[in-house]
Amino acid sequence: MSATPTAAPEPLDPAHSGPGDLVAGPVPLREPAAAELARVAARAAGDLLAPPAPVRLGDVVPAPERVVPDPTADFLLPADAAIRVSADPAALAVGEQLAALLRPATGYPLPVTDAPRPEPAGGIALALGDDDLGPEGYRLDVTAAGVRVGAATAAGLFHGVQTLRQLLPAAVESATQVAERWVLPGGSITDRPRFGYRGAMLDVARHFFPVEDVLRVVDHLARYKLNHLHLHLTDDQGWRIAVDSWPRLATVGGVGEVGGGPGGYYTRADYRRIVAYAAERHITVVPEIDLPGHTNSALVAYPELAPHGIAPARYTGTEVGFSYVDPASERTYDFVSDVLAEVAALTPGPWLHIGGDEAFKVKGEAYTGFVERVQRIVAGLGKTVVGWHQIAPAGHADGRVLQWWGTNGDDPATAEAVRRGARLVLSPGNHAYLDMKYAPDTPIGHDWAGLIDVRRAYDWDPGAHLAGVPAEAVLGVEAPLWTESVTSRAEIEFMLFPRLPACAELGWSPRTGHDWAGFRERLAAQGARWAAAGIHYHRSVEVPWPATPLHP
Ligand code: TNX
Repeated sequence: MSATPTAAPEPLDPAHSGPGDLVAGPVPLREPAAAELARVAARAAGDLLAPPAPVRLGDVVPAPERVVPDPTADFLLPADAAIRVSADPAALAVGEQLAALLRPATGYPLPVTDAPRPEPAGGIALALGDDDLGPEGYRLDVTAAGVRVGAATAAGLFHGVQTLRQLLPAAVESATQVAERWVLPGGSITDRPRFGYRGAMLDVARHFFPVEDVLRVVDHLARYKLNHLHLHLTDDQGWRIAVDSWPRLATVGGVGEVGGGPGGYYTRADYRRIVAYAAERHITVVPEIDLPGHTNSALVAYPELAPHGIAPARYTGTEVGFSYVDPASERTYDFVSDVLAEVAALTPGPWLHIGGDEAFKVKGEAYTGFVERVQRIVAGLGKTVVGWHQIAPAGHADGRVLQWWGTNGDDPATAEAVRRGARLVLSPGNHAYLDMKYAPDTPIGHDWAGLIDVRRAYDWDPGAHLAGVPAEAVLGVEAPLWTESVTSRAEIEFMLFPRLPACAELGWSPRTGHDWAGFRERLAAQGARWAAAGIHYHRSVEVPWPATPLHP
């Protein structure tokens, strides 16, 4: 918990807004982080004991498109309620997911059954066939007769279930049974996303995280209706994905991480498990193989890829921009083709992210020529290429997506690439970067893009952020978590909460509903849910968290 008021973000020095100026700081001391996280956990445990406030229909993050409360139509979920679902395997899977969410805290059996036209009948209905709300939209009605969620797709039903979950008392997040009146506020919600791409990135290269931690991050994304998980799988400090044709990448390149820890890598089975778990939650995995820079771990494993064929030392620091694979060597393209082919084959989603950032030693035409050739390799694999916005000067490739991470909202090269047909995912470093500190006293994180408190994470408009880029070119938003200073699941959560929900709301909710005053109130109500679910979070002073008892 931060006891000091959050400082206003430092003004950005334009001289430090370019990629060439990035200097990742030294890894902060571990002790204060552990102490702060322990305080947060103790405080959060107190939230569980605070008297629960009744949930209002509009208390949902991200804010729904339309909310019409009906205070006369609250619904008390009875112990014998059933979940009735359209007779469709994907819809039934959502019904089972809802039951699994509700059973631990309620202790109710909540049988899941199917029907051609499911009706609530005193319980919950999940109905396919409401076709007017698009591929991810849903309608949710709470009446005295029960709850009905309708959607055109299983993804829409799944998002509706996340809303339903937030309409129940916070204790529904408890892993053990709680004596509670499971009341939902009456009325209707109609909802659909503003952008089709809503994501978060986890850097598993700077620090390696076990599969279970990644699955938990997937759960966090799902809760806030995010639909893409970008995995930064390779960097100077470690290569985290097994590649059969170049086995030493993982077995040798996967050893180590920032600060000298053991590191690790995902086997093909591990990666498939992450992809499948995400897919069950309607989340697409976007794998990133960062090229041509950020490749020290690959060069350690295969010195033949290194300029002059000399293996560099392992790297456990936090500087960037020193390593590269040789764009003039044909062996480099064998490596890139083999790796991307294997990763593409393991990945059902349409995207392959090729990095492209901070390749300071590969300049001009050597760089653009490399990127263009890699773009062709990706197209040949039937995937759509994504790259950090540094790839903008390279020639256009069909459908290509640039991920903007700059800090000043004006980049002629990116605007020009958009004119040539590129689309954008927005991750502005000074708003969306989850590795930035909240405040000067935040125990972990960077500040090269400024401090990012919750308001700064929330107060920007993805549709009008970059000069010369029309809203139609914007696919959506993504909040990246780089992990130079982030070493554990608790620290991941501390950096994600409450800023990930802020970014999620920018991606999902209509621009017209954007309202910091309302958002901070709705966010405050989420705190008790995170506490009940055992999620660490930063108790930002900007958010009016409910009071907690001093002596629980
Ligand atoms: C810049 S943003 C990087 C990463 C660092 C990050 C630290 C980008 C594409 N590259 O290599 O981890 O800053 O904030």
